Amino acid sequence: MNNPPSLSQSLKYYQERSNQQLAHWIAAQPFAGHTLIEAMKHGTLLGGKRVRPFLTYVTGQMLGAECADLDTPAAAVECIHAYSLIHDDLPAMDNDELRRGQPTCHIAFDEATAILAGDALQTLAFEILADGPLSPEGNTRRVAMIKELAQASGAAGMCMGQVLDLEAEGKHVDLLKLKSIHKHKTGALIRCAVRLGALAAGPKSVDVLPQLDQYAEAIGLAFQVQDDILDLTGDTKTLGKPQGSDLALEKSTYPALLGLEGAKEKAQQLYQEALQALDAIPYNTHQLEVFARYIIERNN
Ligand code: GRG
Repeated sequence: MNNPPSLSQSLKYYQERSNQQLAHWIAAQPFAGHTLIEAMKHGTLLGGKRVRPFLTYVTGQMLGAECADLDTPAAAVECIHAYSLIHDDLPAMDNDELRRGQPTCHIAFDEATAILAGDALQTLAFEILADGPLSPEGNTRRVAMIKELAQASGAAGMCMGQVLDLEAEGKHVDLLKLKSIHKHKTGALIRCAVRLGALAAGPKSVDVLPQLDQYAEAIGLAFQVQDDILDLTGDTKTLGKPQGSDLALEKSTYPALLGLEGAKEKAQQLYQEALQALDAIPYNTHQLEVFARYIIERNN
């Protein structure tokens, strides 16, 4: 019997699969070679772990969806993520000059082009969901997927999280508020990636949606706690991050509120919560389990 793929093998496989999908969708846009299209490619194709597509593929297949039926929602959720990073780096927001070891979009191009490339990636996400290949069965769930992604990205989800984060700058924030910021800013799209996989798998996944939500909320927060830890310890390979800088102490972060050891314990506790949620799912949750561990052990 073949051994199941290791996490790094499956991360690589879905990363390459997502890259092909994203390259295909951007290449299908009119005005090939135009600066706007180049800026969209820059924000999407120059690196990235593809964590959100991975979750869509793995959740969907665990519940019986065909891999080909997951290409569409996986590409859509990553387009939203790419747009959010381009806008997050803008001078009006985080004002970052490096992302994924490359100049940020507004540095490589200009601010107006970066804003528009983000806008165009956001609308491309919904074009993909509206028009991307899906089986006849998957086709019946397009509108539900569009609604899911819209709610996770907009004023009830990621955009609200970004606003809450901007409002919190320079202020003391307690743990409850910090959780709410991250639940919306980062967590909503991670939860959506899992739910899109479940939606693509059909009606039987309804029964496990509460457990999947619990899993996704735990790993979404754990992702952020680990991000804060990496910012503080400088234990990151991601160029352009404030490595070991004072930034992580000035901002309200988990290590700032709990101390470094407390933040590490928090990550462990969230990992255990994720595993508990998976325990109640009567499918083969192995890939989601090892992914949860990766989230709290990752160094980039
Ligand atoms: C601008 C509306 C709007 C939202 C921005 C997601 C976000 C909201 C901002 C990102 C800021 C940030 C660095 C958050 C920390 C956690 C995080 C989401 C990191 C980036 O995601 P990864 O690690 O990135 O999945 P890659 O490069 O692997 O795709």
